[in-house]
Amino acid sequence: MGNRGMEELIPLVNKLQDAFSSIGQSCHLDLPQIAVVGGQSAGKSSVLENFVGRDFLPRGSGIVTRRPLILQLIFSKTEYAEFLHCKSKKFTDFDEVRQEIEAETDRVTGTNKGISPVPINLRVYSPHVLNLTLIDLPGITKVPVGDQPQDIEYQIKDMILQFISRESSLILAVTPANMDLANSDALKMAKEVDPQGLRTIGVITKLDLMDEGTDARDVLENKLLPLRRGYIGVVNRSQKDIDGKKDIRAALAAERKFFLSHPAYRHMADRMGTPHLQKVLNQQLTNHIRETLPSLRSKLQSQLLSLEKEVEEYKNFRPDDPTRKTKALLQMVQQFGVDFEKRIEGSGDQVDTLELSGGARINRIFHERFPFELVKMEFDEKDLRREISYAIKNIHGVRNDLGRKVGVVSRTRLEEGSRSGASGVGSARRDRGSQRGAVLKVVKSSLGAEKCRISWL
Ligand SMILES: Nc1nc2c(ncn2[C@@H]2O[C@H](COP(=O)(O)OP(=O)(O)OP(=O)(O)O)[C@@H](O)[C@H]2O)c(=O)[nH]1
Ligand SMILES: [Mg+2]
Repeated sequence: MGNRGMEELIPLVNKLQDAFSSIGQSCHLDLPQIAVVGGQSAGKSSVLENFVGRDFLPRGSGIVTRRPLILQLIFSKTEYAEFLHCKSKKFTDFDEVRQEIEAETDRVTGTNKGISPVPINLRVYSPHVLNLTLIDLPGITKVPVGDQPQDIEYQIKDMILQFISRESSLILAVTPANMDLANSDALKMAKEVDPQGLRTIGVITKLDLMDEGTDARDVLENKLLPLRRGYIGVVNRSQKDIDGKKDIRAALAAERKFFLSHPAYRHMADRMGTPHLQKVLNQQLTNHIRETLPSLRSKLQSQLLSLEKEVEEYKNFRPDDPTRKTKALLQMVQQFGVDFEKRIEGSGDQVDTLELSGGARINRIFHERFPFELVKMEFDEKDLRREISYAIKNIHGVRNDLGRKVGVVSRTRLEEGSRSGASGVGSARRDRGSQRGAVLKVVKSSLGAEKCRISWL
């Protein structure tokens, strides 16, 4: 990278992230980061682990990652890790880091495959990493297992959406090569929030597992489903490699050999593999921060200005000043209105990452739960039709039928009038009189003649 100022951008954002975590949500700004999404067992955690060069993430078959993991990689001379939930402890044994992630996951989700959107914050200092902030997310799954709720698919999607819908996030969409790209859950979700593919980076894993005679050359050359930031292929360790405790360094060497020796990838071997992916992500995140920096800066400055103004006002503060009280009350009412509207409309300034709330919740109820409940209901079609017809009639009251009849009679009378060539004031008056009579007749027959007293006619 060469440029020291640029190198310090990611640590600077990390500092802001920590400052915001310590003061809570009230000053929340969306900070640039990379969210890793993909189907279950696509190899998301494996990719991240390779960046660090250590075995420290829970991996395997079935659902493994069950809470978001915000992983800050920080270049440093010494190698250790620390969690935000136990900041005083420095982990130098990475097996312990994995155990802590597992224990911390279970603490919130229980042990039977439950999930939770509450993130775990982990920081890894190492001489082998480039500065990066990544979020490892649970894989998209469809069928609930263990303690998972029936709507597990929607819950995981909601959780992922909370991270990837922010404009400030880059999306690392991980798809295994032994699956059709058109069916990629990762790309489907990324497309929902980034239809033009501007902030999506494609990663293709498991290239070693493709059927003999097939390859992913078209995808990797960005021809099949083009993304502005393109695709990078990687080969992670297989489950057998993990069980056999294959060293990551050996795995990275094997990956390099794979690309150099494969006839379909040889010509682009320098643009493939984990080290290249790490470099590209570091550059893209840095550039992304640089692009978002002006707006981030102006938001921070305006927050600072308004806070300074507020502090200034409090210098002459007298709690018993009646004008102050009225002003405060009005401000509160106004603020309530603004907050309420934001909750319903949705806004990026206070995104709840723990659960769906406000408008999003209403949206979900109407678009997911409501149709789901409707489908579950059983109706007798005849009864339903009768109820609907009564409801329509009761809503209309006298209006519709009456209006229609009046309209028809008036029209007929007018047509008759013009046909008979009636003209002049006398005939017009006669005509109006007979129209009134006709209308009165219709109204009486509609409402019951003896009960009807229609003085306006
Ligand atoms: N052969 C091979 N196996 C891989 C590759 N990438 C991942 N795997 C295996 O796929 C399984 C799932 O990998 P994970 O990294 O846990 O996948 P994940 O996407 O994090 O899974 P969840 O967190 O459960 O969604 C593990 O057994 C890995 O060893 C690859 O490139 N090649
Ligand atoms: Mg995982």
